[in-house]
Amino acid sequence: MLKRWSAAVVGGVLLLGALGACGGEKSGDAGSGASGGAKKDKIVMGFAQVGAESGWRTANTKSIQDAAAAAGIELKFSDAQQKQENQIKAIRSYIAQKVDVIAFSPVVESGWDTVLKEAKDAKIPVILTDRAVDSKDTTLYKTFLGSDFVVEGKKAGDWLVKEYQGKTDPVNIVELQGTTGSAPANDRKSGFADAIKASPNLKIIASQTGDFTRAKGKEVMEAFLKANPKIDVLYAHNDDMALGAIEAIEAAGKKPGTDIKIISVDAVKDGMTALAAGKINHIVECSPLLGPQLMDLAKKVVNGESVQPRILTEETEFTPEQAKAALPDRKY
Ligand code: GYE
Repeated sequence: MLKRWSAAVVGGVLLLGALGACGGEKSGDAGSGASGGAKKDKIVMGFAQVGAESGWRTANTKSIQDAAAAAGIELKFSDAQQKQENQIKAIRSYIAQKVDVIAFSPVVESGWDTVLKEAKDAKIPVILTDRAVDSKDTTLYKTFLGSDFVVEGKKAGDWLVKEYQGKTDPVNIVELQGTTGSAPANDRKSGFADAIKASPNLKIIASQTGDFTRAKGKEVMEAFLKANPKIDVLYAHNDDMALGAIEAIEAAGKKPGTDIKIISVDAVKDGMTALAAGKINHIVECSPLLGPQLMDLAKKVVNGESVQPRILTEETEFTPEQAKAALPDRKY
């Protein structure tokens, strides 16, 4: 059975041993989590990543790998290629390997109770990073580290409301949603809808998933442009989809940022570059640099210390001018 998992997981999973790790030197009972006694001298973390769908994700993966190496934590890393079944397989393999702590960024919100219960029964603490699960039983994980996506959606909507303040002409908005069923897609959609609901002239005329990727963002924007002669605004749930959409808009002979205003979320380098060039009008930041905080939390939960159940990331927003100023020092 174990072999089967490994074989099935191989396509999407990359296992990385820590640099110079001495796997045999773990103190105590591997996988026992909080043991109350001596501190563990070598922590092994299993991390089940969503995939490599966006610039944000690449930066997030690097942050986690760098922070693990810096903290002396041995990292077993898997890439689920945006498939929940792969993430579940990876988590089960971490349970079988008796890692000390499991961290993961759930691709979608639902359907985690069974595997989280398996981790709990094996006494392996779980940390959610970046995205939430909708499990009612919050004892299935120790903490959730990441952004408030509803607030991000609201910031995007608030910007738009301000942009069109005092105007009553209809404004046709198209929306590129993130991965269907994911926390950031659900929450960025609802936060935005909430912010614009008091402005009846701001209307979402089409909304579809672009799966957080550039290719899908481009493809869906092409379809939007064909079906809708008048599009005034694009709201993209991440920079990558906005960047794909920009290609479609330019190919259709229109000027992104001018003929069609664009708002997106993330503020990765490529997005910020397009913002500085006036092709995107506004970006709401979502920080992928969760690695150092994650490693601190991992040490605490493995050693039985209590942690806050929800840890929020601090974030800002960028105008084109601010993007120009921030770009030279941008880390991702
Ligand atoms: O915004 C997007 C990525 O979960 C916050 O996932 C993350 C999102 C991010 O693919 O670019």
